[in-house]
Amino acid sequence: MKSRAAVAWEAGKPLEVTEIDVEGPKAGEVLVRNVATGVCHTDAFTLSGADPEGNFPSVLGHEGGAIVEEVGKGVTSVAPGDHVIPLYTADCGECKLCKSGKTNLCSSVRETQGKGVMPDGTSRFSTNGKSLHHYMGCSTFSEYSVVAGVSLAKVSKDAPLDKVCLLGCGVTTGIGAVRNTAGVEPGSNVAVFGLGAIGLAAIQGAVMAQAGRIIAIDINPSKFELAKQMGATECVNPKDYDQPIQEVIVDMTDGGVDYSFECIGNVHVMRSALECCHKGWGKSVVIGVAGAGEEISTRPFQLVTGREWTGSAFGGVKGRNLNGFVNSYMCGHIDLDSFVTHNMKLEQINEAFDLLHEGKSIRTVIHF
Ligand code: NAD
Ligand code: AHE
Ligand code: ZN
Repeated sequence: MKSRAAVAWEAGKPLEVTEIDVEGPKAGEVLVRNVATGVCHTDAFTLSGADPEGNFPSVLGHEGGAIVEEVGKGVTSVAPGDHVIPLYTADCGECKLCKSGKTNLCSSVRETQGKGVMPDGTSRFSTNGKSLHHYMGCSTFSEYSVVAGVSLAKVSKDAPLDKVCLLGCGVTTGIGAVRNTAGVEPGSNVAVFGLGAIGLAAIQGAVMAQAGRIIAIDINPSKFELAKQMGATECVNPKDYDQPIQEVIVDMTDGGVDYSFECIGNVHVMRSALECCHKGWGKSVVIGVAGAGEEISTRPFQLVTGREWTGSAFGGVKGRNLNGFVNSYMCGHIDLDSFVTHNMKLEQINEAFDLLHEGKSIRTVIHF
């Protein structure tokens, strides 16, 4: 079938909105119609060429809200007409990682996903006979996409797909990192570095966890208003200080915060986020994605003296639990609407990337 899609032909170049060919689903696969998709910083990261798993040409996008069109042989978890959120962290329930009960990372389709192909090693996308890669198992920048059956969360039909698409990545990641990865307790002090969708969602998660002080940090002060609306108790711009930001936070908090979250993808800030944690128990969670070849460093003494450094993918959330987040949105416990700063058509998708780079958007939702 034909589908409108935004194609990433090569790193660092704008996407081309064009018509592509989409093959029907093979066994274990599902054809979905994307109704809406968010544009996440990770899409921009991969398009930049910094992602070691970046494949070109490809159809990017991984924050979608979709409707099932057709299921391939053997798929019983969803049926045509079901509303779904594609998952870049699949949930097969049967692999070693799923069975461990210790992680949300599923290995069932991860290897082929990283190569930009379906589990059988081939692509369902092409244009003029040239094959296009899939992306993160989702490729939500195409009206029609084919995903593995294990990479879909069935969600309530009452939920607006142009809002709950943000639960396909950004908002779930931030809330989940606070709740699942860090386990923030009531009264604890939290620092959030980077106030895009991920950082703002981490603030929302911290409020839900009844954190005490929630310190929001960004070099773009235009982000502070929404951070306060989400529940930040203080906003700090590192550019206002001569000292390293970790020293500023340590001074503000009588020795450091209990939990910190890096929501930028900057390895130097990851170090600051660790080092602003309290001696003996402070825990820092890396959420931001850093480019190929980049590494983190700190004095091992930071760890010897009891700080913990960990990371979080999709907020540690299992895909099969995603409808719980959808229900929380529907009953007003999770705010998604405030994240949607812009709504656009697919044809405008490059503007959405520009706004993200300029720090002028939190999430642009693309409507097909
Ligand atoms: P975004 O671009 O909307 O937000 C990033 C924010 O960081 C911006 O407000 C920017 O001003 C701020 N910033 C930049 N440099 C800074 C610095 N030196 N100090 C303080 N603030 C700084 O991005 P986003 O969509 O919110 O994504 C954030 C990061 O999280 C990206 O790296 C993205 O790839 C990653 N991510 C990870 C996961 C995961 O599961 N681990 C999921 C989604 C996104
Ligand atoms: N492909 C990159 C890593 C990218 C990465 O870390 N992705 C995050 C999700 S970002 C969503 O916006 C993640 O969950 N990773 C776990 C996984 O299994 O991909 C690289 O460095 O190779
Ligand atoms: Zn994302």
